[in-house]
Parts: sequence; C-alpha cells; structure tokens
Amino acid sequence: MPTKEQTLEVDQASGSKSRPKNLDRTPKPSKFIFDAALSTAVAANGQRPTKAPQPDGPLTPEMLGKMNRYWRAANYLCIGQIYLFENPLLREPLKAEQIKPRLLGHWGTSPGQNLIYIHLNRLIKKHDANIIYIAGPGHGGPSLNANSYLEGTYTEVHQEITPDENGLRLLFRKFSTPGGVPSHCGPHVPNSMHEGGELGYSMVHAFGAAFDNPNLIVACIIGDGESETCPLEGSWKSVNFLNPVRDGAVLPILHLNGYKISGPTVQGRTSDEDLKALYTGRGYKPYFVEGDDPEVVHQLLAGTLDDCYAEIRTIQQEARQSGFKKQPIWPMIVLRTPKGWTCPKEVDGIPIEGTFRAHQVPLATVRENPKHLKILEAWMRSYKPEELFDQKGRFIAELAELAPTGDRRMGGNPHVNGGRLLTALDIPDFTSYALDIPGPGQVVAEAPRKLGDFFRDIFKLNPTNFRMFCPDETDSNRLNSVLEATKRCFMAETVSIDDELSPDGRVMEVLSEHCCQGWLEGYLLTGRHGMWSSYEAFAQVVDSMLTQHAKWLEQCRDFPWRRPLASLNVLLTSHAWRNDHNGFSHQATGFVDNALARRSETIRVYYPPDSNCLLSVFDHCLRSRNYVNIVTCGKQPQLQWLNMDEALEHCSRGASIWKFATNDGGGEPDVVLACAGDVPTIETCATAWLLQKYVPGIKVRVVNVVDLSILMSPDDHPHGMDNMSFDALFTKDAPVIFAFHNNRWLIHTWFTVAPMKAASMCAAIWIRARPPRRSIW
Ligand SMILES: Cc1ncc(C[n+]2csc(CCOP(=O)(O)OP(=O)(O)O)c2C)c(N)n1
Ligand SMILES: [Mg+2]
Repeated sequence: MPTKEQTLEVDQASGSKSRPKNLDRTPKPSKFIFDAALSTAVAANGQRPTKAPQPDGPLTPEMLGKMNRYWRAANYLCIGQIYLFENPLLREPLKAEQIKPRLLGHWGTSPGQNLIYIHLNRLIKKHDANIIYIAGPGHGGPSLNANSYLEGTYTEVHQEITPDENGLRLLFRKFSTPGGVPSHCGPHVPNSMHEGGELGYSMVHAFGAAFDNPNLIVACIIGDGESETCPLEGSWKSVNFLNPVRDGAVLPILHLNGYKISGPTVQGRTSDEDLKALYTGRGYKPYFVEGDDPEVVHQLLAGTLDDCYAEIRTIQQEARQSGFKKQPIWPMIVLRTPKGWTCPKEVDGIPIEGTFRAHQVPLATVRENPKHLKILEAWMRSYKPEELFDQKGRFIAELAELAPTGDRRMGGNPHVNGGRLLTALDIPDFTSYALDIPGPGQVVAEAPRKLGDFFRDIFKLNPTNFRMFCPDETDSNRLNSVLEATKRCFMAETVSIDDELSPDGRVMEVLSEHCCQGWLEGYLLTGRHGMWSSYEAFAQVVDSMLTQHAKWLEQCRDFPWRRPLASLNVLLTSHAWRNDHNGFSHQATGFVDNALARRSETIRVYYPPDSNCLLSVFDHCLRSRNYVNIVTCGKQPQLQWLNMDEALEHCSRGASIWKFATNDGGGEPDVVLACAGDVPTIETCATAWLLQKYVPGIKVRVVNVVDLSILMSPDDHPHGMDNMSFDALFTKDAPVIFAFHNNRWLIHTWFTVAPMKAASMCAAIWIRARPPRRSIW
C-alpha cells in the first residue's frame, strides 16, 4: 500500500514545490464532520474524523495523484463559472469587481459529478469502452461544462472558448449569463443528451439510449432529490425491459449527497441495509462507495467501477453466447459523499460542506462582504490552479491525457449527438396499405388497423432501430398486427397463457406514460426512430416531459453541430369523445393545447379524419426531423371518406374543401362548415347533409382540416396559410362553423376573435365580424 509520503512524492515530481500536506487540504479541526451513514455533515462534538482504511488499489499512487489533480481542476472550473468575471486563474489577488454581479449556478452537485466523470474517463481509457454520461441533476451544468472543456470537446463546438486563459475567462463569463450558456446541461454542452432541468427523467433517458445499443454503457447519475420524484421512482423497472443480448447497459449511480435544495433526502437518511434491500428487490446489485477522504473515495470508486464494468460485460457475454436465460441482476452504485465536497466546511460558524447550504452558491455575498471574498479566494486557491494550468492557461498535458480521445470522449461520443448516427428508416410504400373506399361514407372501419399493418412491416424492415412504446394499449388501439412481426418486450417470468411476450419483443408495453415518453425520448436522442400511442386523456400525464423535449429540440436549432433527430411521434387513438367503456373519467383534451403552447417550429398537430389520411400523415411524421408530431385519430369503427389518392392530396394541402359534401358549386356558400378530427368530420358531413336536405336552396361548404397549424398565420407557424389561401377555403365573409373536439381557444386564436355566441366543447362556432381572419362566436 502506498504511504501518504509516496503519494506526495508523485505529486511533487509533477513540479510543485508548495504541496499541500495531503491530496487536497490539511484537515483542520472543525465543528462539523461528515457522517457517511447519513450522507451529511454533523456536529463533531469534539470528535475528529475517523480515518477510513486506505485501499491500496486499483489506482497506482501516480494515477491517484493525477486523477485527484484532474478532479481539482474540474472543481476549480465549476467555482470559476459560478463566481468569476475576470482573473480566471487568480494571477492576482481576487477583487470584488472581478466577481459576477449575480451569482448563479449549482455548486453542491458538481464535485460529486466531477468525481464520477473523471473515473468514467479512466474506465473508458482502460477498456476502450463506449460510455456516455447522463447527469440526472442537470443543474450540474458547471460540471459538464468543465469536463467537456477539459477533455477538449467544448472548444471544438464553441471555438471562442479557447484552451487558454482567455478561453477560461470566457467560459466563466458566459456561464448563466444573458447571451451566454444556460446553467443546466442544455444542448450547448456536447457531453449531454439530457437537460435535467426538470428532475426525474434520467433513468428513462438512460434506458432509452441503451435499447438496441449493445456496446453502449450509459452511466446514469441520479440525484437523491431526483430519486424522490415519481418518474424516477417508477423508472427502476426499466431493467425488466432490458435484454442483455441486444441492448446495452445502464449503470445507475445514485448520488446520495444527502440533500436537495434545503432539506435532507429520504434516501440519504435511509440505512445502507435498507437501500440494499430496496434495490435488490428492484433487480439490481448495489455497491456502496462512501466517504469524504478523497484518497479513499478515489480508490473505492475506481475499484467499484472496475467491478461493475466486469460484471456488465460478463452478463452480456453469457447472454450473447448462450442466449437469454433470465433477467440478469445488474450492478448499480450508491455513492455517499458530501454535498458541495471540498468547499469551506463552515462559514461564520454555519456548516456548509455536506449540507443543503452548498446546493447553489455557498458564499452568496462575496462582492459585498470582504471577509467572504477572502474565504472564496482561499477556497479557490486550495485547488492550486497554478499546478493545473500552465502559463498560458492551458490544462497541463499530463492531466489532459487522462481523458479519452476522439469519439470515446463523453462529449465526442456520437450517441450524445444522436443525429450523427441517424439513418433514414426503411419505410414501405404507405399507399399499398390503402383501405379500399368506393365512395365517401360507404365503408366503416377502425382507422388504426391499417396503420398497424404499416408499422408491422416497418418493424420487419428495420429490425434494430425502430420501437413502439405504449402503456399496454397496442391491442386496444387496434395496432395489434405489429405483433405478427415482433412481440411485447418482457424479461421477467412468462407463463403459457401470456399473449405475445418475449425478451426479444420490440413493442415496449409498460403501464407508465412516463416510461413510454422517456424511453422514446432516449431512443430518439441517440439516433433512432419510434412512436408511442396513448389514450388522449392520459397522455397529459407527460405534458411536462413533452414540453421539456420540445424545448431541447428548440434549443438544438441554435447549435448546427447538433445533427437533426427523428421526430417524436405520439398517436392519440382513444380520444376524448369515443371512450365508450369509460366515459367522463377518460376525457381530457389538453395534451394538444399544451403542446401548441411551444414554439411553432417544433410542434405539429394532425387530425386525420380516416384510415387513408392516417397512413399518409404517419408516413410524413416518420420521415420528418426535429419535430414533436401529435396525431389524433380514433380507433372505433367509423365512416371512412377518402380513397388513397384523395387522402394524399388532402393531407399534402393540410386542409381542403370536401366537394362531395359541398353544394356551393364553386361560388360563395351561405355557410362554411369546417372541422378537424374524425368525429367532428362525421358530425359536419351529417350537418351538411341535413342542411341541404331540410333548408331548401342553402349553399353549404365543408372544409376539412388535417394539419391544425395551417390555420395559423404564416408569421406564427411555417405551415400557416396566407390570407388569400385562407379566404379561398373559408371565403371572405361567409359565417364559419368549426367543429373541433378540443378547447375552443385553439381555433379562436387563429380566427379573429369576436363576441362568442355559442360554443361547446364539441363544436366551436364563429361568425366573421372583423377582417382579415375570422370572427368567433
Ligand atoms: C421536477 C422538479 N422539481 C423541482 C425542481 C427544483 N430543484 C432543482 S434542484 C433540486 C434539488 C435536487 O436535489 P438532488 O437531486 O439531490 O441534486 P443534488 O443534491 O445533486 O443537487 C430541486 C428540488 C426541479 N428541478 N425539478
Ligand atoms: Mg442531493
């Protein structure tokens, strides 16, 4: 076992004369010590920290010293981002005016995430492993920025952030500054495919990324606060859907730093014994790494990662050699280290390190308080930046070489910029799935059936990069012919009466909208294709996830190096108005409302009125990139309208006059009956027929809208119609009655608003009162 002196000798060999007495700081007696069992600082009450036994491997003393210095560099950069405007390497005494006027960012999670990142780098280099990093606590933006800067990927995509002192200065200045980069792991940072601003989705993204990526290991860092969210709690079961033969692995690293924003975490205060029982029951084998002595934790974490890696590869090798036998028990790590590790233990007698007070900015008034400014300077200098960056401010070579190179860097790995791996789906000709329609309203059919046939053949043609996700409704949604091509994915025990279950299945049925949406997001973000279907009412369970994904796509547009991704496609087949078995409990139409509140470049909303239109719309959605496509089409037997040629033309226009239901002879109608959605289409066609039958001489025009966004102005949406086209459909001054099974305001917004005369949830009615668009009743 190396002695402390040996370790120091190695550090001294790197050129420093003024070495600290141990790797980081000489421990001073403090009123507070770290209690690893509870993941928190506690009052020392005269106790000195107990020195944990020092493991003598797997790191050589030299490697241990270097990794620790790398860690110091990453920690230093995190603090620099939060605090500094100038003087990035502390070449001169720190002055108040060099501190940012507004201190933003999260320090607390950063040292732990830096530690993990650096140890994953070692693992990647050792095994030439294909590993990506997901920061569940995405507020650890400083950490991911710092690590991608140190590995070189940040500079590759943000060329102004050069690897020198000026680059460091800019890195710091731009962090969480208007016109700069966000505080979280947004798309600006090349080593992230997960924003993590809304906590809870790290594991579903990780599993989505691992599906069909047999060599990939997704290291998923989960905050102990994050682990209290229901989506995260519910995502541990993802392991029941991970097949070691064809899928990669997820290595969950539960980061128990003990605190969330201002309170302790449930799991931080749960005993290791109980955590072991909990996670064992969930199908994992937990490894515990705990402490606040960097030397000890470095060794423990390195050894544990080695063990986990070996275990993952053994599981995979066995399954790949002998075939799937049963669901394996996958390793995971529980990491207990202090929140804000290495920051001042206490300030003004109040404990900081190892407490919730380290969550964001541990010293919040440094510009105003000279004593705190001194504490900050001493804290920053404790990392010895002069040993980490050379005269020009470049990260010193012997540390930089600890990072992997090229695409093995976690910021260079193409899975994190999935568009680099995206290949077009092999899509059969959708017109060959046409439903034969001798004439409008002459056939009754369940629209999604043919779509199911289409998906079945997409599965056959794309055996490794297309998946369908669903909260157990594939059958119910009439998409069950996909089960002729593949089965429902399931790793747990099966019995003879089960229906179409298999570990090889590619239909991912799990009764969790969070898992469906999140797995699909992870799958798409890593360069594949897919869709999920849901009852309309329950899709709202993931409104917020959809918003987050749409925001990610929106922000990606600012970074051309983020290559286009396949769109996220959602099919709502059990819509609010035909929930015959369920009634009011299953009725809510807000999913589309919420989506349309996002920026128009990203959101597409389609209401195909029948089977052939549904095929045409979905073919378009599967070929599109960087959108969220929401398609609403009922599954119940309903009248069908258009043959395939008509459907093609209608869908490519987005909206058109249905001549068979119209009797205006191409002239001005007395009334325009407009509709979007299958049930409103039936109601509207029936209304047109009744009016023509019972109101002699009335001229009626029927306009069907498939692409809702076409109603917007071209200034508001790229699909929006200009006024001429709008008037060509809706006329200049005829009253328009628009049937739409959603909230009125959606349509009202796109016509000019006038006093509302009558409207219901199932029919919004307008008259034209004010040009240039339309008035609403
Ligand atoms: C769903 C959600 N709710 C609340 C927040 C606000 N929030 C930001 S950070 C945080 C605490 C996170 O604690 P933890 O996951 O333990 O992260 P760490 O301790 O590593 O900072 C909270 C509650 C959020 N980002 N997302
Ligand atoms: Mg925490």
